[in-house]
Amino acid sequence: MLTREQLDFYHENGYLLVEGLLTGEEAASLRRECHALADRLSAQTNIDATWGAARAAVAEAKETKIYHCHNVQFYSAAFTRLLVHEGLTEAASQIIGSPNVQLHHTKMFIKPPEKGSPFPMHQDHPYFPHARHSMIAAILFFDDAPEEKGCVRVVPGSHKLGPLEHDPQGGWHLPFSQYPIESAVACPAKAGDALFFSYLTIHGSGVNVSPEARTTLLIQMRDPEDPPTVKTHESRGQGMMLRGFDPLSLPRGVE
Ligand SMILES: O=C(O)CCC(=O)C(=O)O
Repeated sequence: MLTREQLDFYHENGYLLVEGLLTGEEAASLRRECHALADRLSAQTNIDATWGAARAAVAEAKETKIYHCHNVQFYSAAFTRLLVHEGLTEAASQIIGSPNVQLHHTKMFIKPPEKGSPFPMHQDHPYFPHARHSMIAAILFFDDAPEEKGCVRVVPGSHKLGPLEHDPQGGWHLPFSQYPIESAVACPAKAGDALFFSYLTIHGSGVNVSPEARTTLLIQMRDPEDPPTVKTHESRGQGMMLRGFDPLSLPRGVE
């Protein structure tokens, strides 16, 4: 259960770090799942997801990598169980302000040691705009993410600016000179913490220059009564209910 102070902080700043949402054992076990999945996938294909814009914006990002997988719940049941974690969905429900929480998609990111790719500053809104802007992300940290690991950075209060114009070249991003990554507020986290933020909150992250990988899962969620305004970024599993029910769902065959 989030406190009134935590919810007030979220509404004022557009983000909230919830400490210890997962136990140390849960985080360690999910970390192993992520690395095993990355090993299985990278034996067959290139899973680097570094934005072209990251290489253009950050001098150290010439040779960096970030290992990635979308919708990890289709690869391992441990992630399916995580999606309905009581503490996660309760916090999401309180932040969204609805008893009903619907999945949009999930993304695993592993920033490898010493050369983990950055993310230029952006809102998530241009990727999947919705009518009422209920969309939030929860980044779950499976190992510690101090600043030197390229922790997430945010611009507090930027969710109040509404949707901003983004450059779609090499990943949707904001002008580098106006929003340098290093000028945003660092959100260092510990294994087991969860960082919640609105899809309107400007965020990004720096290079992992530490000797350890940074391992996270981003879960994007919305109020099921908040429709997309553009038919885009659809994926398998989208629409799965994580908490409550979908008031707009129709009987089979009527859809
Ligand atoms: O994991 C990170 O460092 C940031 C991820 C991000 O900005 C995104 O996926 O939109």
